[in-house]
Amino acid sequence: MLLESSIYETRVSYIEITEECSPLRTLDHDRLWRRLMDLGAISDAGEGTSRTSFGDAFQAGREFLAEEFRDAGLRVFVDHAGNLHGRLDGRRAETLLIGGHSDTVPNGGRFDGALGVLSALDIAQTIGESGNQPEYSIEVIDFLAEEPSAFGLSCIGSRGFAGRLTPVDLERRDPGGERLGDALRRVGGDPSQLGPVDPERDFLGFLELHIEQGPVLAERSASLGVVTDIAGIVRYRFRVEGAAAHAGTTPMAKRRDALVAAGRFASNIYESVAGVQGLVGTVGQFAVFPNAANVVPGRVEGVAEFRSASRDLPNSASAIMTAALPERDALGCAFSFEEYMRTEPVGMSPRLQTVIRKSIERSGATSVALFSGAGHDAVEVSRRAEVGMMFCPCRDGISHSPAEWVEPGDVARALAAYRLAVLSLVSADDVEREE
Ligand code: HGY
Ligand code: MN
Ligand code: MN
Repeated sequence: MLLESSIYETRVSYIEITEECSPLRTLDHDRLWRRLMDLGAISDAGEGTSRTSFGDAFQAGREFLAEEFRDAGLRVFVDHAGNLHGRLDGRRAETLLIGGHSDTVPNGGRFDGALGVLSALDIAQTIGESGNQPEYSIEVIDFLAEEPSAFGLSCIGSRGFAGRLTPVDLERRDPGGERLGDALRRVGGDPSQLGPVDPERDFLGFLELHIEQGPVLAERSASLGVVTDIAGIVRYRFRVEGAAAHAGTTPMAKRRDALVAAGRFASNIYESVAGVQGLVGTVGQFAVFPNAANVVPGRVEGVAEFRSASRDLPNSASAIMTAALPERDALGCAFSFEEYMRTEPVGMSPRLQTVIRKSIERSGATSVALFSGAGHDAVEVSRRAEVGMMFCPCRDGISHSPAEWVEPGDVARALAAYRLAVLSLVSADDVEREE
């Protein structure tokens, strides 16, 4: 395989895939790179890429994707859970789902999620243009709202795909007062249908190519990752009630400073988690009220989340939250917290792990099996179909940041391997699929 990796400023050249692994002689890698840059430029104002779900930039990104899906010869539709699909019919109806998510965290990067959707699009287009109709059908999917949304829920589209959205979920409101049900309708979903998407459909599986968002591939000098399992997540909303007071006239000893109390709480959580192998904890949301320079903070509201591969996570997280509460009398503040979201840790399909690993080998790249501390739509989709994920390295493992970056050569290498995995799953009677 000829792979001329190039520096960032220039485009990655074509990759010559040797005959025996595919009827498709070359991959037009420029097309994927161009789409990644074009989609990455569709963003709200500010640093990095911001396409938070349901917002204007997200909708503009969806329009871009629908257009690219159509240009790629795919049949475009939105399912009742608000997921965008691009379908390539095979000789048989059984379908392989491949894709990712086009929403981002605020001020995030160009690759988290988008790499999954656009690499899948490129592969479906390449297969469609080859003139060799695949034995099985392919659907490229952009799952709605994979990131934590303004409704306090993540993986909304894949939850809906699995039939796990509830009437209570649809009544959730964002800070502007919009109901999730109305937002879902606004992006093309149908909140009157809450069951799984196409319950009678038979899926060959779901594959996603995603950036690793961590340091393991670089540390292990492996070019691509085969994901073995995805961490469970537990999230809590917490509230610290003190007393707003004049910053100039209130004696220090009489203050009930909610920010000082909340800061100690966050620091206690950090210290408690730091020593526990296989557990991570983050206070990532923190709002101070009234948030004025000359007012002692009266209230702090925030979110704490914990992640682990252990099924005991909910218990250990709850114990850490309780233990992290500072002594009440030292600060005179009242604390409250409630769990509002939880996902179980999920194992990836052993069969799809084998397909991914063998495809990486056939593409001439090296691979390592690794755990995902990041959550993904595969957690929800695993309730409907076997799931598998391939990781490609991102610079310094940085993600959820404007500094998120992937070298074009790494994208090219991942695309070549990913395409072989897809081909092996949608081609007739491929031994690997039978495993
Ligand atoms: O939060 C996560 O792990 C993912 O990026 N949504
Ligand atoms: Mn993310
Ligand atoms: Mn993601």
